[in-house]
Amino acid sequence: MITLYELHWSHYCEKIRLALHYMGLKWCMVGIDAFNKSQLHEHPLPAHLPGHTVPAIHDARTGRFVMDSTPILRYLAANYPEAPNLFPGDQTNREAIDAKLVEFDTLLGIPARRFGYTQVILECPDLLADLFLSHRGRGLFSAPVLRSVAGACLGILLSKRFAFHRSESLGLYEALEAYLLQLAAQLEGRAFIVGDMFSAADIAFAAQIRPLTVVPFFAEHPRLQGLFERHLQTIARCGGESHFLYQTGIANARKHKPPVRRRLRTLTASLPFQSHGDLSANDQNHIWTWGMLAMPFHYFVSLRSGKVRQHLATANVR
Ligand SMILES: N[C@@H](CCC(=O)N[C@@H](CS)C(=O)NCC(=O)O)C(=O)O
Repeated sequence: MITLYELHWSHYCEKIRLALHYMGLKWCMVGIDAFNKSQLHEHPLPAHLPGHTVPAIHDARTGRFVMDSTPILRYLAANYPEAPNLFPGDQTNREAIDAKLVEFDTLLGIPARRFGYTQVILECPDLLADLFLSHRGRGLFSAPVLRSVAGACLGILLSKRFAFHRSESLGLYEALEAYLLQLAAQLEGRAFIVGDMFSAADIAFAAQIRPLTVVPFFAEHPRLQGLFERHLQTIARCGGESHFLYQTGIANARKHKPPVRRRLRTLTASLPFQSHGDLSANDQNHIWTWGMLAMPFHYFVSLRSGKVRQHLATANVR
């Protein structure tokens, strides 16, 4: 039996759930405590990671513990050769799939997470209390005022961890848009991301684009609709969940208030994340540094600059 350690809403974890389902393996999941990650401490930290992250798996059959989503997919394919193949085809095809996994982890997974969380913060930050604290405090954090205070505190911590407030100055939205437009053009008329067979690359893409479904700048982009359809098809094919808690939370919030959109800008930027050989980049910053003192300002002011509440997109706002 394989145990998957996870945070359920994480798109890196969803990637592994979809792969396990696709492969038809026996597995169970253990939700970790995002603050102390106590469930992971008994396992060694891989040399290439600065701290424990999820997804991580423990395989009782082999006794192996693997952390980091792409190494997990490689492990599953190598150790369960009789299951549907995540890396099908010849050597060239397999290498191309592997390269796409590292590319998606780095160039799609990182900014998509930043934009997804940012959207939650801008539209319904209380949801963060539901995501991170539902198992703590005997339901105390679902009480109205505490939920809002906890949501704002978590939003500040997460902003420090992932530098959400830097997205606009780095031109990250435009950089990811350029990357996705190029990907959409490459995939035009093609059923699969690599070669002519379904693979781990399709699974990774479907999971890692999910946070962007709540970000109007991407979700309503006229030239990116094919990518979102691809996401839905793959999720359905691998028995994934159609909606996550943050998606329904945002959809409900939009019944009462218009979505938060961005003022469009014309600028050229490239994604500043780089993989390390066959390992993807990670973007976690230390939380408790002096920079934390500026975070309330960034959370309440910088993060909101260039954003507008508006029901429909216009020529200048999406
Ligand atoms: N490159 C890693 C990224 C994993 C990652 O960043 N996981 C997040 C959840 S989405 C995490 O565990 N964060 C813990 C933390 O920030 O301390 C992978 O592909 O698995």
